[in-house]
Amino acid sequence: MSKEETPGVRPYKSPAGGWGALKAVGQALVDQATVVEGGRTLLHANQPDGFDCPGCAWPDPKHTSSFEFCENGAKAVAWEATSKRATPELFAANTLAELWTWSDHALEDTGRLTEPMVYDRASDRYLPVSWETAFAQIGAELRALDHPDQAEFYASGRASNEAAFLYQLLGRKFGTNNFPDCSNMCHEPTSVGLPDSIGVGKGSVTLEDFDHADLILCFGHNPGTNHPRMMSTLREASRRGATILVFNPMRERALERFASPQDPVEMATLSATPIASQYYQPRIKGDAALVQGLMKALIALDGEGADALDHAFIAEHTQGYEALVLQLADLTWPDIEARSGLSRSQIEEVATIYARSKATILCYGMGLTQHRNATSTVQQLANLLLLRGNIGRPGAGICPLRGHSNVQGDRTVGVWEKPSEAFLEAMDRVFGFKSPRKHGHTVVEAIMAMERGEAKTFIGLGGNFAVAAPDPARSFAAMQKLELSVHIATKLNRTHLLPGRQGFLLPCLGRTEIDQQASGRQAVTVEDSMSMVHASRGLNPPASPHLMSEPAIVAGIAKAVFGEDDTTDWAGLAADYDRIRDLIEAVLPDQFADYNQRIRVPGGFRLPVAPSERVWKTPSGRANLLAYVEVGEDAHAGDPSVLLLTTLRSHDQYNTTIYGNDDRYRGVFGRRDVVFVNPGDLAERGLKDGDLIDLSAAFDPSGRRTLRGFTAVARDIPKGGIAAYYPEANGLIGLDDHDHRSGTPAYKSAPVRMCAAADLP
Ligand SMILES: Nc1nc2c(c(=O)[nH]1)N[C@H]1C(S)=C(S)[C@@H](COP(=O)(O)OP(=O)(O)OC[C@H]3O[C@@H](n4cnc5c(=O)[nH]c(N)nc54)[C@H](O)[C@@H]3O)O[C@H]1N2
Ligand SMILES: Nc1nc2c(c(=O)[nH]1)N[C@H]1C(S)=C(S)[C@@H](COP(=O)(O)OP(=O)(O)OC[C@H]3O[C@@H](n4cnc5c(=O)[nH]c(N)nc54)[C@H](O)[C@@H]3O)O[C@H]1N2
Ligand SMILES: [Mo]
Repeated sequence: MSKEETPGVRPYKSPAGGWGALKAVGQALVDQATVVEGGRTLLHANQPDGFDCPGCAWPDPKHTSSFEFCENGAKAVAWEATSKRATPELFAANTLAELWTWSDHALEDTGRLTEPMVYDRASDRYLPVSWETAFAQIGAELRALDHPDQAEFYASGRASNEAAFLYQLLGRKFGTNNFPDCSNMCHEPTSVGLPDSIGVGKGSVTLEDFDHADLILCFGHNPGTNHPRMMSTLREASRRGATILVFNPMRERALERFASPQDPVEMATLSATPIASQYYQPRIKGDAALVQGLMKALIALDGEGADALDHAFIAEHTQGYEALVLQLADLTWPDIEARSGLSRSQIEEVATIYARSKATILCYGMGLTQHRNATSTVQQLANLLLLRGNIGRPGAGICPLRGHSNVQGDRTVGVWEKPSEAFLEAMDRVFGFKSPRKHGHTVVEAIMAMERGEAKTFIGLGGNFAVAAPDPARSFAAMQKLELSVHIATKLNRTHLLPGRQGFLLPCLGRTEIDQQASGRQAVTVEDSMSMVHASRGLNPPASPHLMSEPAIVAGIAKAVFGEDDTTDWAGLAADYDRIRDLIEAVLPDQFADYNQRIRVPGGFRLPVAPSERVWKTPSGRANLLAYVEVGEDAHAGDPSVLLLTTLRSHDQYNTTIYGNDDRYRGVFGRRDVVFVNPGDLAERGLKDGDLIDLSAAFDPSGRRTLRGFTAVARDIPKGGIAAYYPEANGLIGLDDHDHRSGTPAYKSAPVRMCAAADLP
């Protein structure tokens, strides 16, 4: 074992994947006591007759063939298929005040929720309640609101298309577009930025394109942890000689080298496949300048006769080229270098590689989207591809790495606070009511409406709303001002401990479980990052006989709100999901024609993605090369005492769900209270590796927003930036500090100050 100077921190020398991954899966199954069931369950993840892995939204060719190993998918499955139960006895034994003192890990580790519960303020406890009573009381509260916009219908991205469609039907029929969803904290800059660029807010590539790309550019995503099945794609690309360039301020092991647990040679010889051909470490939030620099260098190369631009494509398919060129001409290299943190020669080197590539894919994740300027940055990524005609042909395209396994599908079927007029007209036509036209709240706007007392009811279809959001000082308090909070959930989390005047906790089936309804066993459908839609069928017995499915719970609430005589046959829809799919098809016939037939084919089908066919659904019918708009300049830019904090996922967590306290690839074990810092930034503050430090949010001069007693870990990260784990660090992120075009919080560039622990007042 290597020397450990800071307890729990030691170098991890192995490649990502490999034996470490196999061992971790075994441990996850044991910890959740799922040894037999879980192991069997795993073999059905992403199989033609099995369930869609709840882990991530990376597509899986194996929906038609054999098992593909994925450590973090296995953890997600084991976590859901656990034998632990959070029963009424747990809630009888603990007040909410007592549960509040438990860690996020301990709360979820109580296991699966088993019965519907209602909050009792007198005893500060959740008590069992019947489904009928719960629905009736929720329905009565909703009906009693003065205005439908006083309700917020939040959705996390695991809900199936069927559950999500019914949910938006419930909300719109009720009269509001208040559908804040996890996408507002995640890929909203993609959903907002790409339609202006290429006409659609989705990626343009298919999995097959990765077999034909010469060059893959990876910006701000960590697939070894968050999209592990992508590693086999990257590994295959690397082995056939494609160039992979990584842009990430942190050196992530899986992007350096990876050993496939499915490759007997790599496993036996402890060898690995290199992933990045070159690894560039831009500054935190340096990507916009970096991409502008790349375009500037590309244009210069073209001017030198290098054939670096696809002029024919630019002329035929785009507009805005001249304005973009003018903007780039005005930029100076010293400015680009200062803002990006990379040198002119590094940027020119990348531009040269890019100019030579015949087909390029550009992938990006949260490292790009969770900044004040993210929408505009995403548009620069699209520009970079368009300049060489890299959208809409084999081996090329844009590939946003989506978050939750069905976050993209939820959007497709209408969970959107800014629905298009076409979608609303179709809803009106199919359902015979007038959908509200006023756009609804994003997550940040919903919290602000709750603070002002304007939003009174919160319904959450999954998720951990208050903990995932920025600034708990505001988001927690906002939850407690509600008149009614309803959480549809599989497991207990901190947001559930913040009930409004009335509070309900409604337990639902998970993906892995058999969903038996009046017409028989049901399948649901989901859409992955590459617009593939396919069926998912659970195979485990439900965690408790009292669970209901998400569509059935939504239908139950709807029946209570609209009454038994409602024109929508809610009970009938919940009894047979084919009927829900027929309605989705009726509303979105261009996308879901023959929905029920096509999901019965193993592997499912791909939704039409216009840019893949070089069809641009923009007002001009062309793709737009868009100039960069500098929005939300950093309030503390130029202040040397201020560092930009980026917040990361560890290898042992799923968003706010903390499976364990290790972050193996980053060499952190048994703890999460660490901050990764450049040694120079430590030295300037008289600090060193292993010191206890305090962080404080620069936006709050009162010093109340702090993170105290964390341990500094010296790391190879560009100066001026530091990194800590989400959600521990969310207290340092301002609710007002978000990309104003998309509403996405600046989770990856929060201005903070750092000092020795206890130096803070
Ligand atoms: N096991 C597991 N799987 C998951 C999740 C999970 O928590 N656990 N979450 C799911 C969800 S909802 C999502 S959205 C995705 C998230 O997947 P990712 O997008 O991979 O998520 P993060 O870990 O937040 O950050 C990714 C990377 O961004 C880098 N980064 C930080 N700041 C910057 C920057 O300014 N510029 C650049 N270029 N890079 C930067 C970080 O170093 C990190 O490597 O994964 C999904 N899948
Ligand atoms: N600082 C910081 N904050 C961030 C981020 C960041 O990178 N940094 N990332 C943001 C991103 S990308 C996202 S997507 C959000 C995530 O925000 P959310 O989606 O709201 O959060 P999760 O942690 O995924 O939600 C976990 C809970 O979902 C419930 N759950 C799990 N499975 C199911 C199911 O099948 N059905 C139902 N009904 N409930 C289920 C469980 O009760 C579990 O406790 O967080 C955001 N917050
Ligand atoms: Mo996400």
